[in-house]
Amino acid sequence: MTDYQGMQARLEADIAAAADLDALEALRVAALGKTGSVSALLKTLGAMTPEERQAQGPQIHSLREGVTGAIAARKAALEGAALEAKLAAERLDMTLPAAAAPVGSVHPVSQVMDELAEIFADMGFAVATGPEIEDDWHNFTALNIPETHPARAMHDTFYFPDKDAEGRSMLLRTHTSPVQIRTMMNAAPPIRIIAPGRVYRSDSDATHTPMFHQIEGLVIDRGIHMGHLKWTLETFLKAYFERDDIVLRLRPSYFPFTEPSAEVDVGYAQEKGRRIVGGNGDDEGHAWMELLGSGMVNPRVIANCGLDPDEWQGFAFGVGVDRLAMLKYGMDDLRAFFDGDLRWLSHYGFGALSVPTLSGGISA
Ligand code: 2NL
Repeated sequence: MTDYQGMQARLEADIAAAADLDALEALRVAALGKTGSVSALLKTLGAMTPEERQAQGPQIHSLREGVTGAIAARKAALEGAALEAKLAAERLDMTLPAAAAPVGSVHPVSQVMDELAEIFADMGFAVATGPEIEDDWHNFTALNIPETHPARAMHDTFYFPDKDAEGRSMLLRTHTSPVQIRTMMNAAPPIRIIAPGRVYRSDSDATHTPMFHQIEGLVIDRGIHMGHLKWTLETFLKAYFERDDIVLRLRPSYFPFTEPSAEVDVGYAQEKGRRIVGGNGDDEGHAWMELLGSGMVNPRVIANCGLDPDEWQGFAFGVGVDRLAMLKYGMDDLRAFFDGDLRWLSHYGFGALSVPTLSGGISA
């Protein structure tokens, strides 16, 4: 009969002497593995008579338990020693500066939208928003844009294949004017709103992207005239460009939704390859550039929205937000606005937490 106690003592001595976790694992496999010495003993139980099994079974099981316990104890000791060694060897310098965490920044378009909202809020304008998927009545028909107008062609506008429940064609709005149409239909005058947001046109080159940002303004009240329009635009542009010498030139123009209509130019100077807005465009070293479209809201549009044009008049204007951002912050390629390149964003350096306020300096 095997000397179980002697075998257990030898195995436990080997286990206690295992130098590292690898050596310990080799011992475990040699004893308790499928073909291990202890496993072999357990198998002999099957071939014993009941009397032999009664006598030797408890000894074999106690041998297996003793070896299993010894392995667990040695494993804990080796792991504890490894941790102690690691802690003794490694040093953490608590005086080192922390690793810089990446900080996001405000996109120039968002920054400019916030600046515009701030400036117009100061003049009593609320911000209005609406759907980017529109129907052709709100986007075109209500605005007195005829069925035959080129802007309504598939070539210029992104249409959806299906019509809406009322049988109207659906499209990606080409301007934010439908927001103003919806406001005039739902709110009683006086109305003073700006409508900022994304708009879509089938256009793509260095100066046109298929999606861009627009802000339109609308005032509806009694006795509104072009003097109000010009004062509002001049006050807005002086606040936005943060200078007092902004000079406007209103040129007669045509839009189906305004009558009369005026294109608004601003004077600028070319400095170090950049356009700097300010000064009279007719002065030495200056020129005019077109910045906005505007006009008195066409009485037909007011009537289309269920208001009496003999009682209510108003003015409206539209301007590209991306272009306003480029002029103020000096970017030269519109496409880079929508590339999502972090180097471009950090180059123009907008702060993560910058909130424009008139009192704090809107571009601070
Ligand atoms: C431009 C400038 C403009 C408007 C937009 C407008 C909106 C309503 C009624 C009348 Cl609801 N007008 N918006 C007015 C003038 C110009 O946009 O250059 N557009 C092509």
